Amino acid sequence: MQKLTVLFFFVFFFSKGFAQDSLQSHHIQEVIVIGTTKVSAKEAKPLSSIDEYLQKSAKIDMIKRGAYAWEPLINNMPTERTLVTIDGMRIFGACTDKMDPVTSYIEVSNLSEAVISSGQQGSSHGSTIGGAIDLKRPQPFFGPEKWNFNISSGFESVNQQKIFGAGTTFKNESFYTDVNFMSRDAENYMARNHTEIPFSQFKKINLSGISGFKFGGNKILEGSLIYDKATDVGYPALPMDVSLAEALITSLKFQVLPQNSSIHSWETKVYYNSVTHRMDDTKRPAVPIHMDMPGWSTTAGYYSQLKMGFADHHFLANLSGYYNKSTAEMTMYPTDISEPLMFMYTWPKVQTFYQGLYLEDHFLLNENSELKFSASVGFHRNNVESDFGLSSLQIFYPEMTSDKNRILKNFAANFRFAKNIWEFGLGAGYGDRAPSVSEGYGFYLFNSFEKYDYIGNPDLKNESSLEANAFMGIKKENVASKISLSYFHISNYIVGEILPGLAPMTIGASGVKKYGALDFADILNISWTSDVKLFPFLKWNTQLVYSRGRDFEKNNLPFMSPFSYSSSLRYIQNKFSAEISAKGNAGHRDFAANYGETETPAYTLANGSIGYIFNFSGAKILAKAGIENIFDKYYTTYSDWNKIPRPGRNFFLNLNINF
Ligand SMILES: [Cu+2]
Repeated sequence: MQKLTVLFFFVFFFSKGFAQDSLQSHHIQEVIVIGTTKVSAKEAKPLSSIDEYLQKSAKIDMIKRGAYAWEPLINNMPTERTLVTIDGMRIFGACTDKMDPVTSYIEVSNLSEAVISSGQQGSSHGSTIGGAIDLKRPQPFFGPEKWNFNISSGFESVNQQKIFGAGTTFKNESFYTDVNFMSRDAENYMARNHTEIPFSQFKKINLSGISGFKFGGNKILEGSLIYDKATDVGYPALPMDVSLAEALITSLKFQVLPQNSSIHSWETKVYYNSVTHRMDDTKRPAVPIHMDMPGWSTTAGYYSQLKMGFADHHFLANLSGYYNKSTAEMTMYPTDISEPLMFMYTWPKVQTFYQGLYLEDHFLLNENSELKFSASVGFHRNNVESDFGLSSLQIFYPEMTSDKNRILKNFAANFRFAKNIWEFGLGAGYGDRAPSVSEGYGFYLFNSFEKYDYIGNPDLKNESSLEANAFMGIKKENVASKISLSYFHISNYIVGEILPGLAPMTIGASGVKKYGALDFADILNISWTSDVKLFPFLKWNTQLVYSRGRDFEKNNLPFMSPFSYSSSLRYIQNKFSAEISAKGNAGHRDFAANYGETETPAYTLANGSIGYIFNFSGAKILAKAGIENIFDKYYTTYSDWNKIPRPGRNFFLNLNINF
């Protein structure tokens, strides 16, 4: 059936024929605008979390372990198979239980937009299987001298969340700066009928600054800093909470923008970031054994990116490298204090060194068609620094040495054709990835969804993906509609395999799994989006998504979205805006029983919001008020860890003042 669908697309596209029309160089990536400096009346809830912004994309879904720090899935693939960067910088979470995805260490005030790429089209900053999200900081802005101030404040009733933000920007012809602060403070949220979900609270503060300086007419030096600190974060779906999740993210960028040259831009960045993560079980009732589980992740790296143009060719070369050290510890405190403490490294000071080169050529074939080729090669090296951690892993792998080298490759080709109102594209790609630190070197990591302790496997082969994608769309004055398809054939698909006869470390766990690989797995994603301007003041958006993932034995893969839909009507006239929307999932029947999944019922939610812009004495105030889950439905989705119920009816108010 999947092969038939692909065939259908090919036939459909090539029957359309080629002809002449003017063509602009287009990017296939999807861009989501985020930020607090220029808040748009189009946003139903401008002070949403980054996670809420990202999940609007048809390519992105979120694994939720509570109200905070959701894990983004791209094309239904989790962290290990995707690439999330902050302005091209690599950064890695410090939690062995995925409580701190990269996206949890930033705030909407830090960003201007998120660029989402599917599959190998996201490989310019590193290797990926499912795709990439690049979270863009504010772009350089020079101009006539101007100060701007913004204050934002929000409240959400479902968890008593209080949001506060303040920021300032300054620019002149040779200097700019953007400094801002944001905080969120939330209590436990309520599911339907005011049912409190314990351990779902969180607190977070975020500070960021970016400053750029122009000299010599075409050179920019820019420094950027983000400090983010979350405390008292509850994870209702997990057996533990977090007392501290802290990140310092810094970079220095040098950019040259030559004029009248075939070199359009040369950008070099050096960066450093450090993450600290402390789990906390002291507030949980009846903990069988108290554990301390801190984690640290430090990354230093660079990239140097050159953009050139010759005739109809646009070349891009990106040389990049990073060094990361990931450490996680576990100390168990037996209830009988005469027994000794037990200590182990769950990540044994794993060092990763990566050095890669990416090349791309994007060129026009004729007025209607363009081609993009990209290729990369990278050297990847892991080293276990801790001798104690290494000898622990050698219990399972006696032949194991402290280091392991890999070569990572990527190749992709994309064709795009546009004529009159029609547009279509076809692409193919190949890419591979190294196992993550947990997959390669994790030691007794408890998966609370499957109830197994996991052991890493340093002998894993690279996981590789062969990919095909296609899209077709129409764009008219009042209608834009697009259907996209991507298909991944993933070899050496990394999963956990039961190790029989081994006792788990975690009390209550069913057993021990070791990371291994399936021969292959296939993942198909189809999405349809449409934007219709019914009247100049009324827009209707619809999005339908279908995914399917199966392994080589036709068993279902975990975290594959059932059919999902969303539709919204947005009214904007003068200073007034209003929106109503509905979204939902069909029942999750193709669940992966092998990985602990069970059926999840269908749900539909209704949301509504209204907004108004007030102007007085030079200040612009955008006020938005709305209701989410209007009918207070009880629901949980296929991507809610351990089926924790989602929030019930939520009233929110967002205020943004700009002057
Ligand atoms: Cu954690």
